[in-house]
Amino acid sequence: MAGNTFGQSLAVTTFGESHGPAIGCVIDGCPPGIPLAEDDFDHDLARRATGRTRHTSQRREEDRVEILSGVYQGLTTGTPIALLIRNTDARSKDYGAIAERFRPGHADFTYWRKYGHRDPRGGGRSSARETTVRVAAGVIAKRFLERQYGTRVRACLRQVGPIRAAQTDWDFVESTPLFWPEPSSLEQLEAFLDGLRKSGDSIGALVEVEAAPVPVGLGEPVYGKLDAELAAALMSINAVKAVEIGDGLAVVEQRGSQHRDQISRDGFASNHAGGILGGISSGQPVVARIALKPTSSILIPGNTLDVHGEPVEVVTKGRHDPCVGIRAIPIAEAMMALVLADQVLRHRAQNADVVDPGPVLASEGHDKAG
Ligand code: EPS
Repeated sequence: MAGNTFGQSLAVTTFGESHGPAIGCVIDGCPPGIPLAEDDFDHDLARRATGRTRHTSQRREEDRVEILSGVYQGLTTGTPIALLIRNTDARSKDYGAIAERFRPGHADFTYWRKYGHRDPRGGGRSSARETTVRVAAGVIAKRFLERQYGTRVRACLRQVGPIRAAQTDWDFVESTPLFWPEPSSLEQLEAFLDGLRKSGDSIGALVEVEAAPVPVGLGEPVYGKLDAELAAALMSINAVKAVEIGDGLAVVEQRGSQHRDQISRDGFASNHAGGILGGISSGQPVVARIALKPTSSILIPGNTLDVHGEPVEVVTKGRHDPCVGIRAIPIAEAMMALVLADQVLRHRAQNADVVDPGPVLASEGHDKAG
């Protein structure tokens, strides 16, 4: 495989470039009987879209999904679902000046050295445009999880540069296009982003994503651990440089007596583990965070080489995101939903006949996968 497919029982293959005629995906293994219409994709695609706020790229894509297969009379049929989104607002002339020079910190260099031939328009295949169809595939995974277990997958921006939200007001998150969870610091964040945009620079961000309720039992020892697959899926999002599960890097300073989530009949007393023990979901919310780098397409001149090896200066003009973390919220949700849905189907395949030893927590009811 050449790296464009992920998932085992629910496998998603994406294709397309930022400035090609279209992008799309094929979702294979989706259970039959799930209601699905083209409009169902609109909400999440709009949450991810460029041009919703002055703080993101101003490219204006329609992001209209066409369902080419796998749905009949409004229900999935169990056959491959092919989705297509046509690119309608590519402006390739923006890339004329940098087509032959490598943006420092960009995949320009590695694609060129690996393949020897590349589509430089809009970053080609390395563009965040590809994440559009992941979000579309995620809509189906979210719907499956919601119908099976009432699972809701949601994400928010946790930190942008030096500004960190200490509180989480989930109702507030969706009320602004910045997906910021803390009303009291939103103004400070807006001012920071305005200053950043004027300076022509970019900034990194931390995104938090969680799923709940998640049934006990998802994940396979040892190489199919739920956290391992989540980390791989989240790391595959453009610009992600680190993934944390549960307390993540903070475990370095913790003691076992602090980190363990003590258990009583009433449930777990805390969730330092992020809902995963031994690579298998515990029934607690699954919690992850991703760190996204400041993007390399900036207006501040930098030193580089061109494809002929000549030293040159590079400046990236055009319509770029000063903070890609903002638009990563629905992408992180989609990747988590796809990993969980895939693990549900794999769990069923192996363990459908397991005799359930029964719930041990008072809160447990029908929350075991199966
Ligand atoms: C992107 C660069 C910009 C963004 C694009 C991601 O593309 P362009 O230079 O063609 O305007 O607009 O994001 C999208 C189009 C999208 O839908 O997410 C990049 O280099 O990754």
